[in-house]
Amino acid sequence: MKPEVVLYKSLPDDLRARLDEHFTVTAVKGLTPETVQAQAEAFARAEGMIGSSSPVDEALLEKMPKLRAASTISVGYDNFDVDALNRRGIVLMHTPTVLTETVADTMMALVLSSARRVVEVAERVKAGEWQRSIGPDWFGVDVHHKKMGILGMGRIGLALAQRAHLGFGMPILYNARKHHEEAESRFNAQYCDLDTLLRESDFLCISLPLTEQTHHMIGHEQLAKMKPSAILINAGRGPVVDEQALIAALKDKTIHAAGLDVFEQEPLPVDSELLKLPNVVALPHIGSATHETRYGMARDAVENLITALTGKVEKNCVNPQVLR
Ligand code: 8YV
Repeated sequence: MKPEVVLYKSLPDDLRARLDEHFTVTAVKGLTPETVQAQAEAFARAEGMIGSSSPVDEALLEKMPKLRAASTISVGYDNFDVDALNRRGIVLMHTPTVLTETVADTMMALVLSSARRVVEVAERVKAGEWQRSIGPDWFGVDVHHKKMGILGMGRIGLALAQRAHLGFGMPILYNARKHHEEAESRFNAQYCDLDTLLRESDFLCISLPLTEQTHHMIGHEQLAKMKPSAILINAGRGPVVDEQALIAALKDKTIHAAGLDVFEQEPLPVDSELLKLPNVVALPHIGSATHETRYGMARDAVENLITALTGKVEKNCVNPQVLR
């Protein structure tokens, strides 16, 4: 008998076939009260689950007493109650490596588009406003050789430092829980405290996971320390930045602009003040959203689930302590 699993995100056909080779699969459209209720028996029998972007909490886990492994098609796992998984001995797998370069590309796109006002001026061209050679009201600010501050030096921060330093000649400052030797030796990144990072960065690029410690890490007080010419980039998780404080800072020109791929609420409500501000580039959480990378994430997540339920876990595990 193959182990039973719940699939709550659609997969490319070949990956779905790979999952079917190993498991009896029940596919549902997301983890909603309705889908859980409609497939209650399948949830009750499932030893594994695979998908992304839905909350997995104590209440859901109570409906899944046989669950042994959860595999998320993402690097971030803030939507999981990891303590609850740990208490039940459920292993959580994620996809930390495959999306690194793509997310760093997205961050660089936000840096360039917010500094050079790419989206705004392209819209002006489409609106027929390009009638004569452009003047200073269409100008942006330089990116190359400006100081890049990176908050959170993980894999993505490192890939961003590589682009910024080697490609754009930018000096790199960073703040993280600990020193990152590779960032320092390869990209001459300078470690500093958060206040120094805020005060000195021309671009403050946030690449942090969402945890209790990082929630609203950037608020009124921190924004007030930034340069009026500074640009804030967030492609980690929205709630790391206090969005109301950011809106105020952008309105009163405490900072110059923001490039955002993540928000406190996603999808971003259409009436968000952020969408009314010309100095904001807002993207629909496209960090990892290329065909190649989303395929790679799904492939890794499928393999992670197979390993967690039928093999020996050696990587991509969030809570390896439950394996002991
Ligand atoms: C995914 C992400 O877009 O991996 C992550 O943590 O934020 C994104 O790459 C998202 O989780 C949807 O799959």
